[in-house]
Amino acid sequence: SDPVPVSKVAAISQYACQRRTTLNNKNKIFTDALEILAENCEFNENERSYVVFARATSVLKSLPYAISSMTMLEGLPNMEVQPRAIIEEILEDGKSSTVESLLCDERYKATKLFTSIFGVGLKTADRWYRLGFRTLEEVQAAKDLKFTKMQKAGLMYCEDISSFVNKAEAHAVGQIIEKFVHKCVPNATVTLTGGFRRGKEIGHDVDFLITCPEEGKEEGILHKVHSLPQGLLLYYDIIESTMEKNKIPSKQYDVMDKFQKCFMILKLNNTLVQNTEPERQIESKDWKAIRVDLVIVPIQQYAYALLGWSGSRHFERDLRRFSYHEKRMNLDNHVLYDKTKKVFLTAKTEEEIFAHLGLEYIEPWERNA
Ligand code: DCP
Ligand code: MG
Repeated sequence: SDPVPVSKVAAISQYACQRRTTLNNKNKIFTDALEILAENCEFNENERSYVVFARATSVLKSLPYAISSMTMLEGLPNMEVQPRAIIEEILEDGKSSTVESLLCDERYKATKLFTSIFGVGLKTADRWYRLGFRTLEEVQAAKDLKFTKMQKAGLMYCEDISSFVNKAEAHAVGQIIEKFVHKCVPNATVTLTGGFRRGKEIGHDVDFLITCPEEGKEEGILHKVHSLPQGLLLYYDIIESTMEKNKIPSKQYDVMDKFQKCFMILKLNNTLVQNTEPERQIESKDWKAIRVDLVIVPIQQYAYALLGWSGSRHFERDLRRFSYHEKRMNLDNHVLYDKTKKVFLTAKTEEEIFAHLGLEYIEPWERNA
């Protein structure tokens, strides 16, 4: 007989920030399918449907048991008609025909391929698609296409970048970054964030936050990146800070933050990576291009930046939604603003931010929502 669903024991919250979601996903067969549909909604800029698929996916990821019948969905939040239909298809056939046909769809395939290139967003992907391009070879051979500096680098290293970064590589990159940062400011700290902080084995890039105990000292660091060892820096782009003091965060959920940052591509030598299989070293070149993001954060905003950059994207989205709708507070990667008391709430740690929001603390590895 089926185990008693947890939903019958204690209600599962509609908010990802009130659930513990580890990487031990018992419903991968459903969430893989639903994520493809959510992604396609993003490609079509269909925000409403994106949210419907993303929320259902996230609830399923948090369950400590596998769904094996439609009745097990009873009492679960965020299970709208569209995701339910997909789950039902999979329960009956082991796969979803909707997803199968989407995976063969020309536009979906091209958009997925093009947006996987560093520097290529939906606009560019759509333009290339409408020009009739379907493969990267066609794009690269095109006579009168203009590429940004970022796209040129993205295309040049697309094989390495699309092959994912593993933990050992992320660790090796971390050591390079730390060495560089400490040469600039000896007591600055470098923290690995993003998916790797959540315990993921692979990622599409490596994300680091950099801060200094004395405010202001962090400001010059990025402008010294060219002093990284010769040949290491394959590409970089520094985005200057657009910080405004005492700015009340907007209610938008997906806003980019205002920190100074550097998007780069590093040339990682295989000998710096522990446990690289010897075959891989012999078979081709002895280095790999890796996407790295560095974010410079003033110490007062560090806890908010850390929470914001640790993800997952859906966890972040629901944190902001929860703050806004349940607490009348606006949260972003810099501050938390209490609209009732009309005050900014300061925090030194992530724990303090959860406490401000009246939330139980959720560890980074439980934020894989
Ligand atoms: N982030 C966000 N909103 C965005 C972009 C990023 O909230 N529009 C946050 C959540 C992400 C984190 O920043 O987890 C890092 O962004 P990445 O795109 O690098 O995502 P991950 O590190 O989680 O995944 P990946 O393994 O693909 O790098
Ligand atoms: Mg990342």
